[in-house]
Amino acid sequence: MSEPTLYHNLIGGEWVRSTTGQTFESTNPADTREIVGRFQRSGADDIAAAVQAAAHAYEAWRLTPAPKRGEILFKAAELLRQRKEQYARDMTREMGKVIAEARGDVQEAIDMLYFIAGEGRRLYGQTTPSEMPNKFQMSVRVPLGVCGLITPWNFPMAIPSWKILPALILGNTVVIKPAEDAPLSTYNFVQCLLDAGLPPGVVNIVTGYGPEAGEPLVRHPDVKVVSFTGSTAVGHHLTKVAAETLKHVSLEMGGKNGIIVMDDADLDLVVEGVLWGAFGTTGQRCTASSRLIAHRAVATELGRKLAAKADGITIGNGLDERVSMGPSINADQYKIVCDYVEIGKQEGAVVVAGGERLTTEGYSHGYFHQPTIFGDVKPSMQIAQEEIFGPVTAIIPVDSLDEAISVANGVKYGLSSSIYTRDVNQAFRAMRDLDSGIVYVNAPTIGAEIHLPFGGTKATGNGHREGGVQALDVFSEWKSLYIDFNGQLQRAQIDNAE
Ligand code: UN1
Repeated sequence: MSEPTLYHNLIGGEWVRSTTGQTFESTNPADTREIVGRFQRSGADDIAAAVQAAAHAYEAWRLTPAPKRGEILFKAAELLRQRKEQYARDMTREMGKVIAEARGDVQEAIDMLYFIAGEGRRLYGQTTPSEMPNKFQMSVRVPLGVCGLITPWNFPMAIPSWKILPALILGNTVVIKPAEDAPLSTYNFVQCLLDAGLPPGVVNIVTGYGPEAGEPLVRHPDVKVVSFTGSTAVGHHLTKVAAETLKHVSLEMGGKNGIIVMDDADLDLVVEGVLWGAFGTTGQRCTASSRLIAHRAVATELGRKLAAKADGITIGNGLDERVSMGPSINADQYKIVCDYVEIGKQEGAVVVAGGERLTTEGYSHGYFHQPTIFGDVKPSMQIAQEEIFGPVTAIIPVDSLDEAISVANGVKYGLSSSIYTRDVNQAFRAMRDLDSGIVYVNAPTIGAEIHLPFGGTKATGNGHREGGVQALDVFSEWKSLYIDFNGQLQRAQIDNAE
């Protein structure tokens, strides 16, 4: 096998080694003998250099007209379209999602490029009449400066695009630390921006581990915004760290998303949706359908139908077009999945499908586990409460819509939820009462589109949203402008008051 490519940090437009002199390897989770690339194992000094480069680039970038910034993004979108297949293959190799889904991940970044590029000619503020006669007033968005972005491995191109692009269109500059399990897709995405003409220092990449490179980024006094996607525990910690320097912090964290299945639902449609929602991306989506809250009248039949189809899922290396589910991302995550499956068995849940890791010929070098469905699950069980982030879902029988909604809401997270029913009244009640940032009707909990807000309530987030025009709020502040053309002093609240 040839020597794997060595990737460098991108700082101020230069490809540089880490000052630590150390590197780490990213391996293919479907076959860990394959090294996808070697990356810089960076530390606080590398972060400091990147932040300085970003702060320097900010001075010119913030004054570049937003429509011109948008033109670079339009060009990058065209380049990414041309490179979609190659980058999708890289993504499957670095993090294991099947090739069709990797193409979808790249497509999400393409969609985001076009959407945010268009914002360059909008970035709407308000004009509103003044209470005084000869006075004009309006509000405009202003950028904040250097943004520190920390991104996960499960959507290794889409999620960096969700953060980088709104930051850039507003005139901010960026230092991104991608997940150590899947940094290559960030390189590929940023390469399109560079080739489209993005000036040096506007986007900087520093690779490494959370405590060594992520934390210094969040601590750095010249970083004004932190946007993080990952675990609730880390998000909680980063919030406290960032509070010391009063940074704006946007967090996107865990989920324990439930699909409600009512007794009037089209069960065949449900089965298709559940297999996609629970086992797509090997269950490694924040939005994964990890609970099926099923009316008791259909719960057993649903389990039977699901089991029959789950056994037909082809597991393996996602580069093979016939494969429909890949591996877990790494040894730690694999252990978590295996441990939760054991916990579920010990808690007394019934294994309806799967339940075992795969170690036979063809699977022995990757982190493969059978798609696993538990039945007869109680809402209080650990497998019904805690995020597993793997191919495991739990059928929880309930007796009514009220109970279903209360079970759906009875977890600490609030990202996505769904209801399958043919009854419009039940659907609207669920849309109103489900406490989550995203609700689907007659579709599973995954599959958000980039132009609506993405994010969750409760321990999933801290009130911000990615996607949609709402993403702009994370990376900007408002400036209110008052223009008095009266020629004589006018005192608001006094001169024109009753
Ligand atoms: C995630 O789960 O971390 O809605 C992101 C979806 C994708 C994005 C998921 N568009 O499932």
